Amino acid sequence: MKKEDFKNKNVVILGFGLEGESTTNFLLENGAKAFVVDVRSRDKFEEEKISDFENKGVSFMFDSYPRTFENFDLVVRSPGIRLSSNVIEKAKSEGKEITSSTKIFFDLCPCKIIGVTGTKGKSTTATLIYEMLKSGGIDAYLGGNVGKPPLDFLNDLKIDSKVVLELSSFQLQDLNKSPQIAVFLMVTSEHLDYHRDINEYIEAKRNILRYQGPDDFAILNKDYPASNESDVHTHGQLYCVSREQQVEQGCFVRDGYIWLKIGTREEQIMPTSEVLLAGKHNLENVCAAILAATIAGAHAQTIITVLKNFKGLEHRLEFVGEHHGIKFYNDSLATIPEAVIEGIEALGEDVETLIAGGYDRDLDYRELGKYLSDSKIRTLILFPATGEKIWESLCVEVPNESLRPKKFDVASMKEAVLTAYEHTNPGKICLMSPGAASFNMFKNYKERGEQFKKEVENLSSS
Ligand code: UMA
Repeated sequence: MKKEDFKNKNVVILGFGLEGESTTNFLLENGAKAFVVDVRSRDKFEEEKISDFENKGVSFMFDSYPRTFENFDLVVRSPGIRLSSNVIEKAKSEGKEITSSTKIFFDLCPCKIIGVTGTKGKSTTATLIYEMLKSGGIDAYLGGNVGKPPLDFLNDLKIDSKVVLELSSFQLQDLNKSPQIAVFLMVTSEHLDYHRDINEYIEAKRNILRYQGPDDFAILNKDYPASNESDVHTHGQLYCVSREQQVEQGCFVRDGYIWLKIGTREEQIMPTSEVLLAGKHNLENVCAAILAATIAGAHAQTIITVLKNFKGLEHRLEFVGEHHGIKFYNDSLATIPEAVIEGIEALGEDVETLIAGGYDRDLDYRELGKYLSDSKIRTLILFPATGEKIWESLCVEVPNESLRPKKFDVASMKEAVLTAYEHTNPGKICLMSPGAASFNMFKNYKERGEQFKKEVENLSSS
């Protein structure tokens, strides 16, 4: 669709979250009549925002969906609304065109798009690519699932700008265009409550490659079967990344160095030890970012500088500082027990102290208890209420009290950090990875992470 096509159209926007609001602004700007629907009630939204939009001519419907879509020309779906939901089925059965803000953006974007998808690591990889381009003086933009709907910056784009988009399966599922550079990271099962099955999820993700042409580039992670090239259909030029094996064309780790091979030229980029981003698994993301940024025009020197300085995303295995030889990491985004295990695995055997626990959502902590019982963690600092569940699961695995790690129940972040400081050996790591939501003690995961960082910083004056 072109911008002119929206003029005077009656458009219904399903879902008034980040994307719904961004789409509404876009439609107003382009002369469409916007009708917004959301299953939540009006009092769940900022009244000022709603009345502002109403003053601009937008109509709202809360609490339910329209019975019919016959008065609308176009339906815009938010990513949180499933394609197979009744409301979408209804609109389809009435012959309505269903689109999304991502689809509209792909139609109208005047410049090259670098799309990144995968089960894990897509925010980190997309952000790295963006930093590599931006630091090299390229007019780059970052948007998509990272939390920035790209229609917000559509008007700023020029033909030689570069847009890096993190794309979730929810956004990819009905996409009928693929980005010029597509990065397909590791894929395992996730979101099976949203997709019908794992195949639907993987098929959605593959849309990132499906519509590529011979001038486009596909970057695949060779270390995972679902993103392995033998399974993938693309007309784009194929490159691979791997942290386990040399690849024919692409970026890989060999003998402690990152290598880039494009055409017949093999170039040594940097030793892996100089990459600041923690976690072995992140080397796959680093390789993918190097490759995508190189293809998009970034120079090796800029890329190396970014990798030496990029600490990672805030609250995700974020290196906070070193005090008395103890390294402190903030993983406040880890709100499920599986994420705690991933965090410890990523940082390796030096993790000696774990700060965990939080709001009880009835998650199962048995696996985590089992994992901890067999790990190098010697000090466990626990918040209520799930801290107790983690401890109980560990005790089941280690009946002999003298073999258990030391355990401290704490009631504040200050107490947690001071205890960690006292009971961690120099040269070791203290990881704050709660494996639970934060609501019983903090406003949200951000506040929890901020408090951890502040208390670690305060150690320098204690
Ligand atoms: N709603 C309905 N009916 C439904 C579902 C939702 O009316 O059946 C309404 C909700 O009441 C709410 C609104 O829709 O008011 C929310 O819409 P949304 O869930 O699509 O979320 P947005 O705020 O528009 O944010 C979306 C992405 N959300 C989802 O995919 C669920 C954000 O990713 C993304 O950052 C943002 O667009 C910008 O592109 C979040 C996410 O959780 C971070 N993504 C998943 C993930 O990363 O695992 C895929």
